[in-house]
Amino acid sequence: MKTKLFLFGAYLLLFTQACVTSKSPEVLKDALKDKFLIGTALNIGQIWEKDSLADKVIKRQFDAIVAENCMKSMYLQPKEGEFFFDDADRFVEFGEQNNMFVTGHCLIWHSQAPDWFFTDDEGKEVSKEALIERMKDHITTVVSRYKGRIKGWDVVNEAILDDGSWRDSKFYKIIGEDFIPVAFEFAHAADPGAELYYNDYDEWHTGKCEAIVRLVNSLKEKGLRIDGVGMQGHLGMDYPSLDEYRAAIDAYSSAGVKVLVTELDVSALPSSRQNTGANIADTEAYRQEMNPYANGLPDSVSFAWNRRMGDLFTLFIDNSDKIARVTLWGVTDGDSWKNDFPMPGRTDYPLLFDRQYKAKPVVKEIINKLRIKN
Ligand code: 9MR
Repeated sequence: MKTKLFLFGAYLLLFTQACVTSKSPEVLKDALKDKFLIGTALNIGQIWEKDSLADKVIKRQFDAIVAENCMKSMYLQPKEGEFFFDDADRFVEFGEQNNMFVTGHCLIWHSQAPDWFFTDDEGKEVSKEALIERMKDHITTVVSRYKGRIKGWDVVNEAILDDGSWRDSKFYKIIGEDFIPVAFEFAHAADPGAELYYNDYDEWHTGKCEAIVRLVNSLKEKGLRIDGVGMQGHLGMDYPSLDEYRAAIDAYSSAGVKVLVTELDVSALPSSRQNTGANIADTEAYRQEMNPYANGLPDSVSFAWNRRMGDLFTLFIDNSDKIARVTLWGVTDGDSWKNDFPMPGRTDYPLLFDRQYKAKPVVKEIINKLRIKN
C-alpha cells in the first residue's frame, strides 16, 4: 500500500511539473525570454513603490529597468562634490530584489547636467583639462558606487545631430570630440565588468546612423570598450518606416555591437510643425490640433496604434539575434513624457499599458505570436 501511495505521489509530482513547464507564457518577460530582455523606465514614484498597481505591472511583465531621471548628473551631483544617491540606491535595490537587469542612464549628457559642471567660481567657462577632471570625478564616483550591480551604462547620450555632425554641446565646445572616448575610458576603469553603450534618438536617420557607426569604429580602434548602441526608439505612427528601422538595426549590428532599443514609445498624436505662427489665435488652434484625443483614443486610431506597435515588435523578434534588450520609456500612458512634448497638456497613448494599467491588445498579440513560434 505504502509503495502504491509513493508511486502515485511521484506520478502526481511529475505530472504537475510537466504542466508547469509546458504552461504557455502569460506575460511579456516569459514570452520574450529567449529573444531579448524587456524593460521599462521607472519614475521616482515607481522606484519607491508608491503606486501598487504600477508596481504589479512592473514586477509581473518586465525583467529590465532603467531610471527615467534620477541618475542624470543634475540629480546625482547638484553641487560640485555633493552627491545625492537616495533615489538611485533605491532604484538599484529594486532591480536586484526583482532579479532585473539594471541599466544606468546616463553618465554624460548635455541636457540635465548642472550648470556648475561647465563654469568656475567666477562663472567663467572651465578649461578643457578642468572639464575632463570633472567628468572623471563624476563618472568614477557614480560607476564605482554600483560596481557589479549596474550591468550596463548609457555612457554618452545624444552627442550627434541628425545630419551626422557633432552636437555643439558644452562638452563638445570645451573638449572637442574627445569627450566621448574619455567618458568611455573613465567608465570602464571604474567598473571593468560593466557593459558600455552609446545612446541616441532619430537613430534611423541615415546621416546620424553612419556617424554613430563611425563613432563605434573609432572607439574600438582606440582599444576602448563599447558593447552596444542604444536606439532610443521615440517613434511615431508613420515614421520611421520598418525598412528604415531594420536598416539601422543591421548597420549597428554589423559594426559588431549589441543593439538595444532603449526608450521605446510610439506617439499616437500628430507630429509638431516647426513654425507655429505668430498670432495667439493660431497658436490656440495649433494647440488643439496637436491634442486631438484628449477625451480618449478613437477605435480606428487605437487599432492602427496597436498594429504599428505589433509591427515593430515583429521586427524586433525577427532580429532578436542582434537585439539584446527592448525597453519602454515608461509603464503606462499616463507616465509618458510625451504628454508634455513638445508642449504641456497633451494626452498621448504611446506605451504598452493604458492609464488604467491595463495591457493593450498588442501585448496579448506579442505573447500569442511567441506562443505559436515556441
Ligand atoms: O522622460 C524624461 C523626462 O521626464 C525629462 O523631463 C526629460 C528631460 O530632458 O528627459 C526625458 O527622458 C529623455 C531621456 O533621458 C533621453 N532621451 C530622450 C528622453 C525623452 O526626452
